[in-house]
Amino acid sequence: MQDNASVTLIGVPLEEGSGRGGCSMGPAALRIAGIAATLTELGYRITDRGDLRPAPAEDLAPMAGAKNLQTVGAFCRAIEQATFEAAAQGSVPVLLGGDHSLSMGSVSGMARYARTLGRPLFVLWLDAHADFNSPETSPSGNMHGMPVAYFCGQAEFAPILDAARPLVDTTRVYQVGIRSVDVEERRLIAKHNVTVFDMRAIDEEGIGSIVRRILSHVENEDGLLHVSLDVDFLDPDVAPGVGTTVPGGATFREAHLIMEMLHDSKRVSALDIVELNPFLDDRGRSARIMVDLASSLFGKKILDRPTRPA
Ligand code: 6HN
Ligand code: MN
Ligand code: MN
Ligand code: MN
Repeated sequence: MQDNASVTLIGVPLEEGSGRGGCSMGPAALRIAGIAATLTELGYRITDRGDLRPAPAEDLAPMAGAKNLQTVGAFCRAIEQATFEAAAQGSVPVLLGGDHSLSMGSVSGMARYARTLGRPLFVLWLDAHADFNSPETSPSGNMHGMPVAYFCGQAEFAPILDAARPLVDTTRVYQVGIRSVDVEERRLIAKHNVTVFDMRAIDEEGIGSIVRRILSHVENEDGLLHVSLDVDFLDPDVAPGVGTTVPGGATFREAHLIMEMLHDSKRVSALDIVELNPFLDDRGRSARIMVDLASSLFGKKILDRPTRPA
């Protein structure tokens, strides 16, 4: 994003995609942890749209493989519209989640916006999970495991969004930090050429080199970049406030370095902060870390000088 741009906070108190309670308190926890004040201090104009609270979409017939489809579907529609509107007004949408099914809406909204510019949308998926299930492949039926397949047009649902909506090309999705993939997902992400930098890749290559490679692809196509940050991307020792912890996650500094490099790139057009479950958190620690990471993404620096002195 540009320095001194405007940011639109969109609260998404959604937990019905996750199969357990708690994520609906995520937006409140992120606000209490100071998301607005922190970004204001960095010089952004903040608009807080409050929390979306759509009525369930009764036109969607319940589906066995997609739990709470009417609730998740209604949120997805409202999020798609709110995200598109914020971006079209020249603002950077920041989705305060809420479980990861919200990205079905936010990424679709950004795909619509990117199309108005005639530019491609890239997605950086920071997560322990690939979230590439469909109602047919999901072992849980929880829709937070399906958003990537959905916005790439690879998950069949009842008509939540227009079937003719702009989709994200699977080759423009970069998944980083992955360490828990279901059997069918493994096959699908290979079949569709999703680029995965799993934890082993981070350990072997280093996160700095990986982020540079991803950004060079975005720059080569003059793309917009949507960043989707799942709390479980981080190691559970760093951020325990999430329902789907997987050991062996990213460190505090690996996560901050990604954010710092993303800020320098000026390519980030939208951010999802998802899966924060304050009920499982340790005295607000994970909420504060997510706000810290957002502040690095929006330009907070350790010192007011180049990182590597000449
Ligand atoms: N998330 N792959 C598992 C499932 O139920 O589909 C876990 C999904 C986790 C989703 O962390 O956003
Ligand atoms: Mn996820
Ligand atoms: Mn996850
Ligand atoms: Mn590591």
